[in-house]
Parts: sequence; structure tokens; C-alpha cells
Amino acid sequence: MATRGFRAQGRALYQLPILATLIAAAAAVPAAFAETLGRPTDKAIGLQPSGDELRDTAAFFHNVILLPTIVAISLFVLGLLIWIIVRYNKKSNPIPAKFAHNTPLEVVWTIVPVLILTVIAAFSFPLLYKYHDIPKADLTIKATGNQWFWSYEYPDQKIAEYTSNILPEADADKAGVPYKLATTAPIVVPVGKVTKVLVTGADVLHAFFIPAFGVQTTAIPGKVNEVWFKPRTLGTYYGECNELCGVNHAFMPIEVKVVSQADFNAWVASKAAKPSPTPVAAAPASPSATPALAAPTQATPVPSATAPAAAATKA
Ligand SMILES: [Cu+2]
Repeated sequence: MATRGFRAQGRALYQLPILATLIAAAAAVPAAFAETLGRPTDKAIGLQPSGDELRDTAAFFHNVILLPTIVAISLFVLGLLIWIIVRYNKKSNPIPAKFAHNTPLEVVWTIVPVLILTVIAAFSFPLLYKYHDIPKADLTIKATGNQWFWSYEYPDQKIAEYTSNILPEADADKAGVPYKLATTAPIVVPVGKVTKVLVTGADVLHAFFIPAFGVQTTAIPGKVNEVWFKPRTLGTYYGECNELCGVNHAFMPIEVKVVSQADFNAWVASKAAKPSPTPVAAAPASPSATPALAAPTQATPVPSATAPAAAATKA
């Protein structure tokens, strides 16, 4: 009887290499795609390529600490389950043991999880501090989530709040940029500089999320949250609102252009050169163009967003 049990167990064990092959194949899949920095890649799995140090640390924590831990624990528990099912079912083990405790085993299964959690904590707390302990910022931007677009302001550069809408599909196709990620007016930041973003909401909850920089925070009316990033490569980085905020939630992308310091200065000068056309005029949708920070502007959700709404209906 026991032999039959062991044979079945052997069969179950025989399937483990198949499982291992599947896992290895899944891990290798991302390598098969030429992934582009700053944007999602079709059919790819895993995290987007990293664009800054904060994201490197977060990715290390995910890829090197969490994922192997999760996989090891899952495989271990799966192995236990298979072993118990095969070895100790009614046929293989007709007379079950009657004992109820095993002190050494109980000590082990208490201490091992504590050790695992300690290792995770040793890596997770520094990461948490890294996110919240913001270095001295070279540039501060205020980002406001609106239904359903973002508006940005550069207080130190005296750039008044301007509106960033989704780029309509036809325009995106013409420009060869990804629809639903490209915008009419990106955030522009200099490469290699610490950029701090003050994130708030004008109407409902939104979230400011840029995967390549590893940042995400909720945009809350009446409250300011902070994130920071320090991009190391020139390019365009896309993000999205990822807090369900209403019908056009999927149509309020975030676009960050990382440029050289000279190009950034030129951009600031060009923005300053034309004082108010975009900011005030283009913001009828957000009567809260004035500081949304002080007053939670509940009364603002005037059916808004001419451009996003139009773009959304087209979609
Ligand atoms: Cu949203």
C-alpha cells in the first residue's frame, strides 16, 4: 500500500520540473520584448524598465526580496499539500497517527516566519524612508487632479497653472505617440535633478502614478501629498491616474518630458514669454484654478473637460 502511495508521490514529484520550466519561461518572457523606457509594452509582463534610483530600489525589493520569498513559500506549501494528499490519504495511510503536538516543529514554524518577516522589514523600511525622506528639491511642481485632466504649476519658475488634456486619438496617431498616454501639455523636467511633485485634487480622489519612476500617490482635495523622482535618462515617461475617479478616469494620462537643463530653461522661458493664454483661458473646466489646497472645492464639478470628454466619446 505504501509503495503505491510512493509511486503516486513520485508521479507528482515528476511534474515539478514542468512547473519549474513554466515559471522559468514566464520569467524569461519580458526579455523577449524590446521594452521601451517610460511606457508600457504590449504583452510584456513584470515591471516597466526603471527610470530612476527610487524605482531601482523598489524593483530590487520586488524582484530580489519579495518575489523569490513568495515563490519559495508557495512552492513549499504546494509540496506539503501534495505530500499530504499522496502519502496520507485514506488508502495509503489507513491507520492515522493519534499524536497532536510536536514541540520542535512548532518552534520551527514560529521562528522561521519571524525570520522571514524580519528580512522583509530590513529591506522594506529603508525603502519607505527613501520615498518619504525627500532630498532637497531642484524643482517643485504642483499637480492637481481634475475630472478628467491634470493641471500643473511651477511656482518657483512663475509658470502659472496650465491644463494637460489627453491627446485626441487622431493627433496621437499623426504624431506617432501612444494614444491614452500622450497629452496636450506634458510636465517638463531637467534630467538628473530632484523633482518634487506636490499632488492634490480639485474635485474627487485621483492618483498620480508614473511607473518608470516608481512613484504613486493619491490626489486628495484639501490635502497635499508629495512624491519625488530624479530621472537619469532623457526621454518621455508616461503615467496615468490610477484611482477610479469617474467616467473618464481612463482618459487623464500623465506625460513627463525629461530634457537637458538648457532645454528646460528654454521651455521655462517660452512659458514665461506667453503669460496667460493657456492657464486661465483653458481652465473653464476647473473653476478651482485658484489654489485647490486651501478650500476643498466640492462645488466645482461643472461638467468639464471639453477636450477629454470629446476624446473619450470618440474612443
Ligand atoms: Cu482617475
